[in-house]
Amino acid sequence: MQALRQRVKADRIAQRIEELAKCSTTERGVTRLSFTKESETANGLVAGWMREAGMSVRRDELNNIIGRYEGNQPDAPALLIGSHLDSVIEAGKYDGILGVIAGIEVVQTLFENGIRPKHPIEVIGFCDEEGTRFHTTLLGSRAIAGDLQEEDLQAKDAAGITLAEAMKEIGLDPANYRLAARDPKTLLGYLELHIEQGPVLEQMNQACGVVSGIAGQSRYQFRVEGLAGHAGTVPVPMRKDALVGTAEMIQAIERIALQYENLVATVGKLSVSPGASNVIPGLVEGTLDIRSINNETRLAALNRILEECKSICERRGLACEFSKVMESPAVPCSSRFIEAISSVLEERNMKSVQIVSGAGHDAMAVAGITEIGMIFVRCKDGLSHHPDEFATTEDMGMGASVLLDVVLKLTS
Ligand code: HGY
Ligand code: MN
Ligand code: MN
Repeated sequence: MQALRQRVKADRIAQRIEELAKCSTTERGVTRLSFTKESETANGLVAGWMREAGMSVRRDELNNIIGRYEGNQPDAPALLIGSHLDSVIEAGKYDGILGVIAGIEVVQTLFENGIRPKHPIEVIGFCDEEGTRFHTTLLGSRAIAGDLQEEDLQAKDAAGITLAEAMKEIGLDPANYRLAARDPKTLLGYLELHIEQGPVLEQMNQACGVVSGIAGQSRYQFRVEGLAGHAGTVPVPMRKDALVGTAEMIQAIERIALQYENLVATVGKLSVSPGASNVIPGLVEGTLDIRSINNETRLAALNRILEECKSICERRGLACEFSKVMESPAVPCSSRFIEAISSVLEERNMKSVQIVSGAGHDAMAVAGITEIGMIFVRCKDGLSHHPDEFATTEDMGMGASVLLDVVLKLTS
């Protein structure tokens, strides 16, 4: 008789991921923003698969899709398994999605083999982790953690639509957002399986690894204001060129980041106004993203970067303003969960490679109300947030079967 772990259906995982990837506004890669037609279609597919897996399904007040598989002690605290269903722009197929589909696969394997652990299991497809649409990350998981603030509902997308308006458009009442919060006493913990989005597992020739902690993040928006003018008539020394000033800032950001171990800094978005080839740029708006597993390092680098940018702008006669979008301290994973995942890997004669996640995850928010654990799955070249993001069916199946063993260890 095949061991239970061998009855995980890797092909079913791969096929469902392909199907979800079609819910996209772009041909190139996957672009699926929250509270849109595409995300609603994806939610419908996920809800159907959850039902097929023997779960009851509900949509919570923030449009998180939640499947529940009862244990044989219904009032026992539930184990949550989740990740996000939204994407960045022209993303890959696996970021976030794999964690939800693998969670469904774990429950479906239990259901199809008539196994009911003691604790109930819930699989959650979070509505908006990336923050691509409203520039506020972890919306669904912060709601569940009881961390969402009234002002988050007023965050606007590029078309000026607020989160509250977008929620209403799909039949949700934004006034109920607090009802999504879960009572920590009803939770056993939270597990998230995710592609590594980095090169370590591939370099170590391992299909899966265990996450030791998630890097802290500081995300800012900035404006650099100079003086627009005629590109043909204003002598260069007399200009207040916002784009040249920003370019010097970006060089300084890279120079400072290179001086720290375990720190990354990125200017990922830049808009130039008025944006005509024969007009000196008068205004540049952009984003700054700084991360480190060490909070002191991140904050020290952030302060140096803000100071340096300020002095560059002063010297150039530019006005510069940074506003915080989000700040999250580094989050350690629970030692109990690290131990559970490591022992499952070692029982399979796999190395239990411990990795710090430079990428943020919904687990960061859920850590506020329950213990968290994360399993990483190898991805090709460590590439992510890119259409060529790729994980093999075999590795995804291995990830789901490791998740299954960890779930059984924690819930039986
Ligand atoms: O940006 C991140 O780290 C994640 O992909 N949201
Ligand atoms: Mn991502
Ligand atoms: Mn992700």
